[in-house]
Amino acid sequence: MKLYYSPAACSLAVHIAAREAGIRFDLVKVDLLKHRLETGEPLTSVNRKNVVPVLELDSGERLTEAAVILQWLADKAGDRDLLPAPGSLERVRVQEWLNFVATELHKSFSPWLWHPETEEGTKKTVRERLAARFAILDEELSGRDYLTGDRFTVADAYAFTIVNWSNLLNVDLKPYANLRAYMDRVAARPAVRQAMSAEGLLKEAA
Ligand SMILES: N[C@@H](CCC(=O)N[C@@H](CS)C(=O)NCC(=O)O)C(=O)O
Repeated sequence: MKLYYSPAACSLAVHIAAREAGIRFDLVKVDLLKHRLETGEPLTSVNRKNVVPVLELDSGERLTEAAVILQWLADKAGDRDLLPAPGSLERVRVQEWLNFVATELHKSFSPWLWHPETEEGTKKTVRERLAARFAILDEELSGRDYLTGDRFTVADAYAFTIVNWSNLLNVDLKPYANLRAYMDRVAARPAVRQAMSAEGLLKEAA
């Protein structure tokens, strides 16, 4: 299996989930400024949508859309902590969070805050909307280790990856003590550290 990724992009969620699930894969780095693979080929050669993540299966088939790849990986590994059994309400709760992260968080940050050409007024509105959503996360995380309870799921891999952009884009997390504690908790997981290290996102001790 091959994961086409760009450091700290939403592909990090898939990277984390694959490590959590113990799935073996190779990494192919993508330059998102140039939309090129490390081999120099255009990103469109593996995904006509011109975005990461892309998961290439051993059969050569390719999967796109982070929230869907995450579910596929958890099912493939049969890891019912990462994603509960089909038909269960617990699974729908994880999917509820996946959809929230995809539509309310991911697609607020990206493209609006990531793109330098976004007008200041738009950025301000986006920041206000994100603050309202972070307040929801913060409340939901009161007394809970992870989004759906005491188990880390694929929704946590996705939420962590996207909320982590706050550090890169100066979005203030100070008002959200539960959310900050959650980010630290997820960051300390061995699989998360391994994924971040492999993407060059950790300051390693010399
Ligand atoms: N709908 C896609 C969106 C993926 C996406 O936005 N990827 C970003 C990185 S986080 C990207 O590749 N952006 C490059 C671009 O928009 O040019 C998904 O949910 O996986």
